Amino acid sequence: MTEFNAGTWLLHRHVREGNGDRVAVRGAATLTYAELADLVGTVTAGLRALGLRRDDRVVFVTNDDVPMFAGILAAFCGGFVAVPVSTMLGAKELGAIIADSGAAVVVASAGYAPQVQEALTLAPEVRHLVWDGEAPPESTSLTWAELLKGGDGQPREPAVTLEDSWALWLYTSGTTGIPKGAMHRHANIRHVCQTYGDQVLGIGPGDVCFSVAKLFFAYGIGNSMFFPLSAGAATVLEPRRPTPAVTAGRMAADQPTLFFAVPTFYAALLAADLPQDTFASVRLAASAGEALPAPLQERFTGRFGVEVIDGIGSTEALHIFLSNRPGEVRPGTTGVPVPGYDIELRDAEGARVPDGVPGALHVRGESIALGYWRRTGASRTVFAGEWLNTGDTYVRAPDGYYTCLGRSNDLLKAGGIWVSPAEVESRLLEHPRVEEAAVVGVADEHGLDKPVACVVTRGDVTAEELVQWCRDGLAAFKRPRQVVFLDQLPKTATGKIQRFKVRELLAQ
Ligand code: 3SK
Repeated sequence: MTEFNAGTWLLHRHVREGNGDRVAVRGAATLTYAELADLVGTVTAGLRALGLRRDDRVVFVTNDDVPMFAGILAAFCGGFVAVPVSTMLGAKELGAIIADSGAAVVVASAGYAPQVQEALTLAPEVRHLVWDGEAPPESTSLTWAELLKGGDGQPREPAVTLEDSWALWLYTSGTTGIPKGAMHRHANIRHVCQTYGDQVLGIGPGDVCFSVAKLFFAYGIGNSMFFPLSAGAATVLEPRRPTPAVTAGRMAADQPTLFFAVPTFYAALLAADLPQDTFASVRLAASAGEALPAPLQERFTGRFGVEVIDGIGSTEALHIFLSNRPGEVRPGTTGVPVPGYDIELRDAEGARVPDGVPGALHVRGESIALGYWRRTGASRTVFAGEWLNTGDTYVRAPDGYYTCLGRSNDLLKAGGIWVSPAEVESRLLEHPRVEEAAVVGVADEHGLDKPVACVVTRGDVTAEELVQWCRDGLAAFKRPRQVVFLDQLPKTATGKIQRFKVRELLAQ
């Protein structure tokens, strides 16, 4: 068993090597590596003062800002488990995740107070709530400043952890049930840095990273924390909701050299009226989350003069394991395996398929999660020995390039985030006027899937009312972008809705 702490490796290593005066964080605030290490020591001490013990979970419902960044690193350093959670979730789903994680402490940005306070009624094990920002008046919780002060007299030094100790749990959605917590070790974090970070991005100390994908995503935490810190580079933190205008402002102010986004955001950037030199400082852009359609990639490069490398990763693999390479981009493909990962395409019986034949994408590598927390059944299906079954169908060309053909199940992605059709359908079915519902992904004008609902209704109800109904009951990104009214839905003899036929109907 080898000692290793991801927090020390990402942060204190640079200070020890005499690089403490390099800038680590920009954007929301500027901090050198030495200043960040000092703050992380203070937060570690503050968490210890709350009585946290080894492997206790700390949930973050926070905007990308210094408290979140330092808090996650402090969790690693303290030997606790950081659990960054999506800020886009409603109270019910948030509460279910917090309760499932068994978290002892929740750190939340004050702007999310309504959903966090309601969520905590479902998670009685939480002992402390720390507000980043102005705390709601009725709250008996701590402020960020009180957390920092409370650690006076506590040890600030990193704990001794092992390569195999838990560091990070990331929740990911499935077709049914509440999201599952993929459990990552300290060593997984080092592996993604030494593979995609070093060998695909070629990241170095002179780089400045800016990720539109937030820190609570596996994609975002790799882009904004793991890769830049592993290389002694700088990261740009942007707490606001990402829009093309916010992005353009950050580009002008911080001059990033590496830019990360999802295909839907690349489409939004192209649709916005941004100056041609907006991305002039960027040496390489990366895309993941869903397949980047070739025309979108070509238009972005044509308009802004920046190469975009498309790749695919997963929350269970922690980051990207299949990717195009700078200078060797093949638009419309997901590229070739990242060094440090093996890829296999398999048929329904588990046998490898030859080139040109679609198969289920499996990946093996040192950053694969240990399993899902308290989900033995799902873990046994998805984690097959050393291999991870990603649930995507791919095909490999004889020259070794892989192309995505879609999901092997009914899950779809909207803006790079998983959406379970079953969850949206069940919300629609709660509406008194909806008799039947089927939700499928339909490609928009950029070739990016968006959720579309087909419904059979009784009585009068408009598409706008149903979309609002979904907005009220679900995270907004899960709402259907279009509602189609049908007399009946295509079904099997046993009454199961045939989603592939619904897709065919919509394609006509
Ligand atoms: O969806 C992806 O492609 C992805 C990439 C990096 C990390 C996590 C994910 C889900």
